[in-house]
Amino acid sequence: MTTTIVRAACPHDCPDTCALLVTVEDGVAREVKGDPEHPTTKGVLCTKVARYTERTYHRDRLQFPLRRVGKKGEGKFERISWDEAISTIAARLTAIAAVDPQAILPYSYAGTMGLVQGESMAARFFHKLGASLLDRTICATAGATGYRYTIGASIGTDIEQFDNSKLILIWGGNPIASNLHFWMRAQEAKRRGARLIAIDPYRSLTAEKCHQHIAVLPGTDAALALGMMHVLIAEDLLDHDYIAAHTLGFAQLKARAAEWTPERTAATCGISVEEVLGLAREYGQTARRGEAVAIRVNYGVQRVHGGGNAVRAIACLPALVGAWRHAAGGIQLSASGGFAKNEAALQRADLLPNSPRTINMSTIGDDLLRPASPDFGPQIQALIVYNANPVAVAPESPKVAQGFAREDLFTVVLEHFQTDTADYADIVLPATTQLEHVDVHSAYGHNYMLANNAAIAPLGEAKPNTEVFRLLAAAMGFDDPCFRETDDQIAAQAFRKDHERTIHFDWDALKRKGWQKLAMPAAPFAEGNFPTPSGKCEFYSARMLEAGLDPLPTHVPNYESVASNPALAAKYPLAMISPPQRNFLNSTFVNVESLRATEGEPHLDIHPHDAAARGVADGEMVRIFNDRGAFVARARVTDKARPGLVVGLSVWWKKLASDGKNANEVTSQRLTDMGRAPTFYDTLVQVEKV
Ligand SMILES: Nc1nc2c(c(=O)[nH]1)N[C@H]1C(S)=C(S)[C@@H](COP(=O)(O)OP(=O)(O)OC[C@H]3O[C@@H](n4cnc5c(=O)[nH]c(N)nc54)[C@H](O)[C@@H]3O)O[C@H]1N2
Ligand SMILES: Nc1nc2c(c(=O)[nH]1)N[C@H]1C(S)=C(S)[C@@H](COP(=O)(O)OP(=O)(O)OC[C@H]3O[C@@H](n4cnc5c(=O)[nH]c(N)nc54)[C@H](O)[C@@H]3O)O[C@H]1N2
Ligand code: SF4
Ligand SMILES: [Mo]
Repeated sequence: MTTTIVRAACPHDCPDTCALLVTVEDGVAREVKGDPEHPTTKGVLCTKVARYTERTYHRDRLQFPLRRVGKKGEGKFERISWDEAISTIAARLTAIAAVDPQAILPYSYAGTMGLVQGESMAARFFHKLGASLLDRTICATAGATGYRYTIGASIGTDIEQFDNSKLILIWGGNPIASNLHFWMRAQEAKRRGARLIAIDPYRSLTAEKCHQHIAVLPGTDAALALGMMHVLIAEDLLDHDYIAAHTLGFAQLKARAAEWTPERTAATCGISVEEVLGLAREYGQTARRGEAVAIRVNYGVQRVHGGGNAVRAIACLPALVGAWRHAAGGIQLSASGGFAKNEAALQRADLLPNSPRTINMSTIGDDLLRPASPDFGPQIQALIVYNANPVAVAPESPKVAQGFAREDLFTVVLEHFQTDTADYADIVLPATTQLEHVDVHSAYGHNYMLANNAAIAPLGEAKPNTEVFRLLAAAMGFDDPCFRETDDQIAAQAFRKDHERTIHFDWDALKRKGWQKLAMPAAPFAEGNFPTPSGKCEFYSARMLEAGLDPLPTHVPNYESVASNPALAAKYPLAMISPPQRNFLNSTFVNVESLRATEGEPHLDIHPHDAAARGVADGEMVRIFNDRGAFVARARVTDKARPGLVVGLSVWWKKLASDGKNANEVTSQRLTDMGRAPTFYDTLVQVEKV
């Protein structure tokens, strides 16, 4: 028997991007472990990826190309050859492109975060074709935009520094589920005497383990941050030198914060005046003592109407108290901006023959149902889906499913499994998993580049995404040499060698070692040098004014809440959020039996008062509904959900739920204040006993 250990990287949409060691015996992957030497992985994996072989060798893995024989959505398919699959797709795309290539839309997200199996060969192919561009907004663009206006780029406190923080605000994040290796750092900080405070409408697994939990109403975080500023300014808990040297617009911000008295803040956020005062004082006084105060803000705050402003307001706090002076102080939303990716080489936007329109992935439901018009352009006639499961994860699912069910729409899905989306495909193509292909990774929760070596041969006839687009390019006569590059050649171009942070990137060395840190300073903004136009932390943003936005951080109320929309709340009085389950990764892993068994079935957490008012007892089935749709779940009567809030942990495969539906039946396609992102957590519903 030959046993080898292969260095790999976790491909999933998780900030932690773990370094993996795959044990391979005679060509079979036996075990996937965390690399003990990698400084953030530290030999630890989450339960999902610790069982990666179970997913890889799952009996339902797609191994052959398939053609649909039943109705769309029904899930009946027959096996065809790769030759037939590629020629069918090429013929259909060629015919559509002859009239208008913009009628073709790629639809992809972060099923794999790899720079090769994500947007490299695929992007080249769609660019050359002149297909519609896709605005990839479904997760993070609201917060990223708010952060960029304020700090300048997605750069913040290095995760490896958090051990030394003395106060950590975990704001709109549930790291025990979604950012485990940050939680390990927060635990270490706690052992060294740090205080942890969770700010979350729900008593999540994480909130339960923090010293304090402040249960704000969904979508009120900008108000809380402005209220904190009010107290910091009123009680002079400021770092005046840092503000003078490294910020822009303090006088205007001071005037804005003056409007947010502790009383108004508390009423808006649904918390007590003492909580507002206590939080601001603890933050300001800890910093005043010269200790490191850090904020881990996460994406939970920005899935509401005012999501961009929420992150922006929170991102102003560290500069006010001079927290950036410490390597262990400041704020982190995402580390992705540290990586100097070579997108020009990977994606070849220079191949575009035209300036195609852009379709927002977050409104795919409406857009699939839209006819041709001068505003919109051609109707969408072909959809190529890879690394994504929109029928389960996109908002307002009834519309999404209706769009995918269009008989005249030609849909191709590249997948590992027969997902809710694959059920609507005309052609399904079997994709390789991370153990079967080569890739290179950046991360959004740490500062390491990682290599993924292929550990095993592809299962059945599965092919990497890149190979599918290579074959399609050849079939459609695209002869640019970039369409013949191997995955290794693509990976070798992933990072810029003319950039100081990635100048030392060397693909061959990375493959051997597994990981390599970016050249980043430990305390990125200790001396200012923010990557904004002014070089300062911009409390006041001229760019926002130009974009027609409020130049100062502001509280934008939810579209749907009791306070902002009382007429709607009269019918649908409960706010619903649907953040991720610990044992799923978005909709990935829901079909892995052992992980699904841990989560059981779709649940709805509801406060005892709200349950009693509806005659709902713990364990009973309830129907959750609004004007957009309805789904059922088993009620868990618990004060983890604050009064007025219901929580349906997600994202379930619709077809694995008893009613064939999930929480996205009731979410809306309305967009955030900036970044054109979805508002999953800005949803009012009513609940009734089934
Ligand atoms: N196990 C697991 N890990 C994951 C994922 C997964 O599905 N499962 N998904 C991955 C992906 S794609 C992402 S984007 C991240 C997401 O992970 P996070 O960035 O942590 O964001 P969410 O899980 O959306 O929400 C985190 C917390 O925010 C709370 N929240 C909801 N609305 C509000 C609000 O208005 N204000 C505040 N303060 N809090 C609010 C929720 O109750 C939840 O506990 O995790 C990644 N990691
Ligand atoms: N209600 C509600 N909805 C949500 C969210 C929520 O919190 N609540 N979260 C939102 C967020 S933050 C996000 S990021 C989106 C996530 O939405 P998606 O990015 O669509 O993520 P997944 O649902 O995990 O689906 C990814 C799919 O890619 C496939 N895949 C993985 N690797 C490969 C590969 O190499 N090749 C191919 N061809 N396929 C591959 C997987 O099998 C999986 O089916 O969902 C959003 N939807
Ligand atoms: S999903 Fe996240 S925590 Fe789990 S192995 Fe992958 S990167 Fe690590
Ligand atoms: Mo996400």
